[in-house]
Amino acid sequence: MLLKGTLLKGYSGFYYVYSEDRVWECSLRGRFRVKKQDFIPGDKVMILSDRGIKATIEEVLARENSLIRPNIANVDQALLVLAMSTPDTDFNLLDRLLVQVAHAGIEPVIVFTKYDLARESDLSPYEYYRTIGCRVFYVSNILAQGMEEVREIVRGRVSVLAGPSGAGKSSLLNSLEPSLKLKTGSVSDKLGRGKHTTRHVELLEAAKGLIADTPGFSSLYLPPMRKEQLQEYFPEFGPYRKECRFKDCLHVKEPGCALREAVQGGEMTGLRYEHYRQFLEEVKAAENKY
Ligand SMILES: Nc1nc2c(ncn2[C@@H]2O[C@H](COP(=O)(O)OP(=O)(O)OP(=O)(O)O)[C@@H](O)[C@H]2O)c(=O)[nH]1
Ligand SMILES: [Mg+2]
Ligand SMILES: [Zn+2]
Repeated sequence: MLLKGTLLKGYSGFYYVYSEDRVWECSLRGRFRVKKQDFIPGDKVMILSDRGIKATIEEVLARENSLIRPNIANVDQALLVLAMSTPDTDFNLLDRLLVQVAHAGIEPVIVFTKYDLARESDLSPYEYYRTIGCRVFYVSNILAQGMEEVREIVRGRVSVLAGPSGAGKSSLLNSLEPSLKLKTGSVSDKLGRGKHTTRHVELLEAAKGLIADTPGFSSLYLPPMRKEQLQEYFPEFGPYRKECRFKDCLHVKEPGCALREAVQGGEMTGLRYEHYRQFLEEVKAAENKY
């Protein structure tokens, strides 16, 4: 019997594939082993089973999309999970994640965790992301607040959680699906950093969908792209870009740059623009390597 399934995880030489509402423990055909073909969670595979729960992977289908960090394929959406406090919200990482996800053609959803610890009475840096077209949710995993909204968006879809260590990705999954009992780790007081508790990418059945728990990270390279392309991932630049004197304006030093004027005049947030400038330098440096 040949079945189509989704690879949940690879572990100790076995591959766990979700198909027909159950999990199959699969080994590889010799030709895959020889080629050392790379499988990543989310890969669509054809499996051959006789009876029981064991099967072999016969074929891997082409990927519709993929991310390198976290390493996953064929997701419907990426939940970018960042704490509002402990650790402090890393907006630079959030903007990087938004570029990476958009570049991969994957829809972002922002989930701010630890709402119960949020000190800020001013939510505007968080709410800002709504104004640029993102969906934004606030949750407390400890108080189980905001779960209904998250349930709604993950139902029937394949989602990946991405964000720093200690942000509460595994905790979020536990809140959605308590039977998972995933390991969570404390955040060190001194450094405000997580402890890298989750070590592998794994798709899990949760809240009537498939959701990948992933290891947290604090640094992220931008995907390779042309320097002109970066601004496409900052949707709020759109209206100003049209007004720049030069068509190929990169909004750094060019005279008559409407975008820079808007930032200087306080019309547009400076933080995202700063991140754009920083990312642009990184994109240029990477471009020059080839
Ligand atoms: N107060 C509060 N604490 C939370 C919340 N969510 C998670 N935590 C705590 O934050 C710490 C880190 O949570 P984890 O779920 O392990 O974080 P993670 O994102 O999975 O981290 P890695 O696996 O290291 O990438 C734990 O001590 C959790 O109890 C929340 O909404 N509110
Ligand atoms: Mg974790
Ligand atoms: Zn410009």
